[in-house]
Amino acid sequence: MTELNQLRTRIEEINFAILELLTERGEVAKKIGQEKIKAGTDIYDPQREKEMLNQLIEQNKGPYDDNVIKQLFKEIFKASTELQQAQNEKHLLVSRKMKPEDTIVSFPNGAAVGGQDKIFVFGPCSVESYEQVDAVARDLAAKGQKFIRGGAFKPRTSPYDFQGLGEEGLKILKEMNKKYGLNIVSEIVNPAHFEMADQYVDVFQIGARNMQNFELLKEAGKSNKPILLKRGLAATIEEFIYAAEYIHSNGNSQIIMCERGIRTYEKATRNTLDISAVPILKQGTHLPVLVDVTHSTGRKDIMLPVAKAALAVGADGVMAEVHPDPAVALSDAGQQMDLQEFDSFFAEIDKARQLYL
Ligand SMILES: [Mn+2]
Repeated sequence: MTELNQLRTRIEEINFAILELLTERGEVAKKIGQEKIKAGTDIYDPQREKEMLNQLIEQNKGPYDDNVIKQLFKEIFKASTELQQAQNEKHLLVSRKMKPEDTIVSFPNGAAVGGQDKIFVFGPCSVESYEQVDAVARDLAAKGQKFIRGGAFKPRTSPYDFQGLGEEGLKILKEMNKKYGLNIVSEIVNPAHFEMADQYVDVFQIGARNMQNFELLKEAGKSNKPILLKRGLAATIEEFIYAAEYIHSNGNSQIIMCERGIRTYEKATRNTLDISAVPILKQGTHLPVLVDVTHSTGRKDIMLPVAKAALAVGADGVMAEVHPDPAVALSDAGQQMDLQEFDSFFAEIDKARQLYL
């Protein structure tokens, strides 16, 4: 054997030895990660990383200079942190790593969210009167719909804006359930209200402004009704997932996520619809995902193409607001569809829905 060949063989042996050590290091790092999860401490500890790097550089005898050693070990540290983070994610009850199959939220009236079908949740922003809700409910039932939304408790930006009819509003919604068999989707803003609202509501909505109201999330977790969780207006996807985890870890796995736009510098739409959140949530969690096209766009003229986009990227359904007379609506007057606009919107989105079945 020539000397070159001998040296090459030696290099290969060293590669395998390094690989073996890296494998062992990874296994130890995973065990440390598990201990950190148990203790509830942060995965990434920059102080400890710095100390380890300094010790290594002190021991460095060359031929690589200190910066090269630093870079190489930083990569090794990063790989270990990623291993630990992956484990941490696996730890989340809402994660797909924990449960690979889709969660399907089913209802006694035959509706199912998160399965093969795409579903729609339409209805007025606020419950204002029996006649107002009935006009929309009748229309929805005629279109074969299984849900109606309507707010009885309205968290509004200004304290002087209409705050909702409260329990009276929920009673009106319940009438629509009795009359048309529609599932009632309505927002709860107070942890103490779940018990009272339980007799009227089929899906409790947690609104964008309450996504990190942890006491509300915990109470939602104790409910045996499905929860529709809206993304906060300035929440990251990670924070959104942790909000869902609050509900799940308190005992309720019937969670429907809803992307409703986030606050950015863009003014052309009311919020900026984060369309990429849909496939990210579908990949990372096993929960159904809806897209609210009313609050994300705030514009009736682009609601249809945006709703089609939502279905195309894998959303399990679309939410939008419909009011028999939007001009006099007590909230979101400018962006609710009237029944005529809704007719043509529905015809088109229902056609699109069938493409994805
Ligand atoms: Mn609204």
